[in-house]
Amino acid sequence: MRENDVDAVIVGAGFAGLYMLHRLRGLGLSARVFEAGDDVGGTWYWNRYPGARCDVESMEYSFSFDEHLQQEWDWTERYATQPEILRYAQHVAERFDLRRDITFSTRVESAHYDEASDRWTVTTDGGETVSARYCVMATGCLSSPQVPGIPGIADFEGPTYMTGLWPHEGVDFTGQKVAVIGTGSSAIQSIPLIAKQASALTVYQRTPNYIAPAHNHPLDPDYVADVKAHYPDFREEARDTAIGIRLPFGPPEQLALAVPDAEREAHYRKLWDYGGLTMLASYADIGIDLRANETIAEFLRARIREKVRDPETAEKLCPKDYPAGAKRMCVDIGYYETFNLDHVHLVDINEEPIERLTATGIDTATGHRDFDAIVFATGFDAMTGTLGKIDIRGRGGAKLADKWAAGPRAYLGLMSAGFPNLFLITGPGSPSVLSNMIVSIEQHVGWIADCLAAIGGGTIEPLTEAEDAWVEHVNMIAQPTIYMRANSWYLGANIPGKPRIFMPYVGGVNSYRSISREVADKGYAGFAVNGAPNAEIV
Ligand code: NA7
Repeated sequence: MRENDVDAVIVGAGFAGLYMLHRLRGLGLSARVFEAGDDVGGTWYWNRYPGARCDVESMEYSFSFDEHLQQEWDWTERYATQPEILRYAQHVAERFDLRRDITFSTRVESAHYDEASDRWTVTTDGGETVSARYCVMATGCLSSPQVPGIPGIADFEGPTYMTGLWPHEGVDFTGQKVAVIGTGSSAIQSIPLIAKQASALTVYQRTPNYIAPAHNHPLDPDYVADVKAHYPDFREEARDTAIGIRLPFGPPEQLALAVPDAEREAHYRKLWDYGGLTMLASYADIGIDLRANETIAEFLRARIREKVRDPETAEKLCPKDYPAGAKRMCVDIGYYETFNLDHVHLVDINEEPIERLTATGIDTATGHRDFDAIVFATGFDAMTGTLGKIDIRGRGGAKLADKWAAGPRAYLGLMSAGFPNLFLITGPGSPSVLSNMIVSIEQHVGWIADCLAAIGGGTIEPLTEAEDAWVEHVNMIAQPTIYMRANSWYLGANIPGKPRIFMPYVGGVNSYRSISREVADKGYAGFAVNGAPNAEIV
């Protein structure tokens, strides 16, 4: 029989929930974790589509909090596959004996704060009601897959798949005519593998992406040994960057427009040959100056034109309407080369809009194509989607969904005024999706654990003025950046009707860490602890 009266409820058993549970236990607090999946892993539990991998290198996309853990685990490839990352999450759960406090296959439906008792009442779809002093939302940023609003979607008689909800038994597309809708990271990873099985593959593209090569390879044991010999320094280097990922050529200091063309081209070539997300960390003005950005955008387009033989297809694959990096850059293994195969076809839906799905396939403005199966690689209701599905009510019964109707409001992305003792891990207003998620998760979990230790079982809640100032700051610093110049999920632009607000904090994980540390050091500036407001604004 599990406890229904605990110190904390944690929602989600991905990396954030697992580490939070471990830290709460370290504080001597009791906790219950509820997880919708039937195992740990979060993102890496659900996203089992072919080719699913992390776009952060495996030696960096892992926990640093336990020296034994980081020494004993061996990654096999530069970029880990989904099954390997899932095994790692399972290893973490077993190593720290976490499963005994996790209730699987159970969704949290509501979390209501009771002012009289200063406790949260959490209910689940399994019919349980749990009372807790603290409630931690470890619900992930990309955990609500989006079904596109294409007419006739229910009419298609063949199987349909969503990359973010892939069947556990896998899918065999051998000999089938397959459609993939969407060309984000999930599509870019899965298309080369689907093409290997399918007899015909048609890719429906709304917006092409900027892509850097993975140059994936098995990890060299000497490299691994070397990293492990200096793991704490290696981790610290990552934490000190804006994106929580080590920059192989150091932080960008020069301006793209200030260097001669040949030197700039050579620098881009060096980053391209290295591969991965750090491609964009090339020059200091790439993220703010459109002319500077165009130099890297054009470099990336030139690589597409080199790789894709058919010039018309190459042009369709070239992003032209938005700056490089304004949507999350993708990292590929053989994506462009796939379009050189005779049985793979690209449809630009701006030229040939999808009109509807029918019983046998897809109708576009120019005709009909038959398919045996359709894959929706259409993304997520990012950052707020999953929280929005939980009935969260704070002081006076106020709903978080109502408070956030015009856009999310959270101080430091960690807590929202009017919702005492409710913590968000990697919430909107924190660097989260602009960073190595594990670095951000460790920082947030650490901050929350330190906070709970400091307040000694008490109550903490942000002040509205501090929250307003932070939300304004998050917005203000995003305005001059290239991030405002694309219809990205960072802005909620992929979800019809979602307010267009830039949700993550662009200031970088390094500055964010200093700010949140200073807030704590100043006695939780901008928060009320046990009812006593600390109005200092950091
Ligand atoms: P993304 O990056 O949101 O990609 C979704 C793709 O689906 C993208 O190309 C969308 O086009 C497209 N899309 C979405 N809705 C439609 C409709 N209705 N019609 C046609 N095309 C559509 O999600 P992913 O799962 O690929 O990646 C998410 C993150 O996971 C990724 O950034 C990494 O961090 C890992 P759009 O660009 O919106 O025009």
